[in-house]
Amino acid sequence: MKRLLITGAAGNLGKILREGLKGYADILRLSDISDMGEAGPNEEVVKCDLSDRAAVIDLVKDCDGIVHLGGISIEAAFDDLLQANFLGTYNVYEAARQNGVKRIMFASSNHAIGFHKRTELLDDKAELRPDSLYGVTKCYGEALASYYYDKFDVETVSVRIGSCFPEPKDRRMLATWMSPRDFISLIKAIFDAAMTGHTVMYGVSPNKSVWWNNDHAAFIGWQPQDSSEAFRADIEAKFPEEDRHDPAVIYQGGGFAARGHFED
Ligand code: NAI
Ligand code: 15L
Repeated sequence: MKRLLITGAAGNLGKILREGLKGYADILRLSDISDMGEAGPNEEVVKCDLSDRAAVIDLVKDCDGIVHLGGISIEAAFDDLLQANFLGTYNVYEAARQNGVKRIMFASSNHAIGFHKRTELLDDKAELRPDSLYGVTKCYGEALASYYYDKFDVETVSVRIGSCFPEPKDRRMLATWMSPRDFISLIKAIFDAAMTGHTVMYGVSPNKSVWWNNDHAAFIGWQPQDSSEAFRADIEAKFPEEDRHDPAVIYQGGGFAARGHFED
């Protein structure tokens, strides 16, 4: 891999990859609307608003792959999501098509399927059931990825990321947690795979309690190693037992599913 572009490089996951992918590509091109500091060795830093199509087309020039993390990562006003997530993701795909980029990792989210109950085990065939306007933007991104593969051969792995943080933060994350180390190995597996077409998979570590199954994506060759079990005792001591009648506990999306419509 010569040049790998990371959008959203100033964010939580962008920072993890900036460190974790050192030496993986000849050059990491890092982009965000926010400050990313100075470029280090083998890095290029390009400030760019994803809603500016001409700027994104320039940004993607000479890149072999894209990790598309940039955008709003929580529930927000529709008009803000429209710019950053809907328009921003379209611009990334259109720039990839125009510049001949072969493969994209799209940071989808568990909130694309957050209105499924926790009693269900989901795979890539699960019905889309977004739990928020934010989740709707991720369903749209997955649809765009499917379209750009079928019509233009731009491959994507749409990863419905669970909760990628250094540690699980609550009881729900005992099921949804993905360790930063597993996230880094997932990105490498995606770009090392012989082919991906458009594949939907779940970004989750092999935790003891799981709601998602990646058997259909075994050909990607990802071998996650971590488990939230190491944190269970601490989390259970810290957070009271959950009320099984609470919508935030019934649905996979947790609070995103339980909260009302986002009012501007
Ligand atoms: P984050 O909010 O820390 O980072 C997102 C970055 O995108 C920010 O640095 C922000 O400045 C940038 N951005 C926002 N609007 C932009 C625009 N118009 N142009 C250019 N850059 C813009 O989010 P995080 O946690 O790093 O997540 C990265 C991606 O992964 C997001 O797309 C998020 O939806 C997705 N994801 C993350 C999960 C997690 O557990 N961290 C779970 C599920 C999905
Ligand atoms: C997401 O999609 C968010 O980006 C992240 O901040 C977490 O809230 C995560 O989902 C989650 O569901 O834990």
